[in-house]
Amino acid sequence: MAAEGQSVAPQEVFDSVDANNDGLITKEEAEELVKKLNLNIDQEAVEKLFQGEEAKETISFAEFETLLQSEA
Ligand SMILES: [Ca+2]
Repeated sequence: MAAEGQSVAPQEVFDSVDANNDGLITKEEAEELVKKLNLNIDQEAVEKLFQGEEAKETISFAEFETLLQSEA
């Protein structure tokens, strides 16, 4: 595992909240993830992720990553 200072690898935290390890997380899990990563992202932004072209119950890490990139 590569050491990256004190930053936490988002993928690792994602895996830790992905309770059933299917690579997808629910909105509840995504909110937990935002908290664990201490991200400056509001709940509205998280909810938007689940309201793309069609409403979905789970998102992938790739989709979550777009949130990471949008963080100011
Ligand atoms: Ca899951």
